[in-house]
Amino acid sequence: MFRNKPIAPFIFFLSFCLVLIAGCKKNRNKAPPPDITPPQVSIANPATNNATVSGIVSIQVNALDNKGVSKVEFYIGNILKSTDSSSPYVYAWDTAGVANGPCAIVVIASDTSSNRSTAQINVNVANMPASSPRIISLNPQDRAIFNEGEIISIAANVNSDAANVEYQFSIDGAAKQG
Ligand SMILES: [Ca+2]
Repeated sequence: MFRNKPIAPFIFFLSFCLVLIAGCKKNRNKAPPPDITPPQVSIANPATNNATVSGIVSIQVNALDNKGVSKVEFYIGNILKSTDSSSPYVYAWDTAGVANGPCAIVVIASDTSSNRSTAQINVNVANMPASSPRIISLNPQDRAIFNEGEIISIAANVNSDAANVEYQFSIDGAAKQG
């Protein structure tokens, strides 16, 4: 009677447990190692160090990573100007925002594990000075005739690249308003 006890299912169950434990251990060993490899980053444009630039400059960055690039940050000087999270990594930089002279372009690429790599290139900003303001209309018109004692409204429209325009009216060479 005792020998007829169903020992086979017990052995099967034990084997199942062992396989399960072994499987768990195996899976634990399968956990990927942390990514400690930083991205590779380089500035494709401007390509030449100390290049002279003006106007809108397309800053183009090549960034690669063994796991994946999460973002590329663009710094002009020390100021973060743009962040691009997908390739191609590009920033259209308006150089009018900085003074003429040497300027550092710094890009920082981050991977999905927050490893970071930096690339830098120095450029020489040489923006042209803004064009002179242009008077596009003036009142009264040239050689207009007025009656004595009549009040004359003097007005001018000025077109200028600059944000602030100083102006001055003069009559017979004498400044009246500035
Ligand atoms: Ca990486």
